[in-house]
Amino acid sequence: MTGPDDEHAEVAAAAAALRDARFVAVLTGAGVSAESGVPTFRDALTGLWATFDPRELATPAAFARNPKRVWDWYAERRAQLARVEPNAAHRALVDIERQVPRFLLATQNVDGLHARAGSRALVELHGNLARVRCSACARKASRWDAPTDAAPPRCAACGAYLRPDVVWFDELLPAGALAAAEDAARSCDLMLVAGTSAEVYPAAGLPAAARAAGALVVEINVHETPLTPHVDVALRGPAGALLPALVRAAWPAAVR
Ligand code: BV8
Ligand code: ZN
Repeated sequence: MTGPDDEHAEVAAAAAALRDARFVAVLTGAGVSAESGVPTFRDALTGLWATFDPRELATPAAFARNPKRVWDWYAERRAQLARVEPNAAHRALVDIERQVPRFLLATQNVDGLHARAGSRALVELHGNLARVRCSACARKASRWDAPTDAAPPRCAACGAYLRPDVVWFDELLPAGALAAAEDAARSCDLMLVAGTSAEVYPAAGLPAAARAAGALVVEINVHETPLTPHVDVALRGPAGALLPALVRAAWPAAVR
């Protein structure tokens, strides 16, 4: 168990690598939005949807079986987004992007908070909750009629049900986003992995690809994960505190 002094030394080591890095790649998960009040997938099992496992709802089969229930789950999560703001973790990642020569942030989150915080070199591996598309012709819908009690709203062009523009389990990730994230993993000299349980693939394979290509991998999480034994530095604590601490230690003069 590391004590506070070891923790301080580990932050200092990670900050030194961050300051000297030429290309920083970042992988984030629901933990970086937790301090904004967005439930993580683990927490989602305790909230309104405690009776459903997200992995049961975030699938094409669930949508085929009960499209209205899946539509409502996403509508509830979309409504939650109107009430949340980016937190210090999102802002610290924007600071890092502005300080280093090359940067790419690959997020598994669909909450749009990285873009709202100002991240630019960003790929959304699992789509975005705010976007809605047709389940048949894939046409994006910017507005739609209120759903009936029994069914989601329908596509204006072809009449099929609308669905959230996110990647469900057993669906392919957007090819461009995944390729960009894989390229960054292979080219970066430092990868930060923040707020993810590191269980969902192919995103969870990115830190191993970075390590295999010689990058230093730093994990930031409140708990241990399956990735922890395979990283160079494991910082235990909330991303909203540790990421700003890394930025302050790496660039004392530059902090906003
Ligand atoms: C695919 C969008 C090809 C929807 C999501 C067996 C082995 C390996 C892989 C598989 C397998 N069986 C099936 C697969 C493939 C499957 C997969 O990986 N399954 C897992 C469960 C084993 N993957 C897929 O299906 C992917 N597609 O493989 O395509 C294919 C094609 C056809 C047929 C077959 C295969 C698609 C995966 C994408 C699914 N969509 N999201 C939506 O949001 O509703 S996944 C969703 O769950 C998230 O996007 C995220 O990726 C994942 C949850 O992970 P986290 O973000 O990490 O969140 P979680 O709550 O789990 O953890 C939070 C972490 O934060 C914790 O560690 C916690 O300690 C920490 N934390 C909390 N607070 C803080 C904090 N840390 C720091 N600070 C804090 N304050
Ligand atoms: Zn359509």
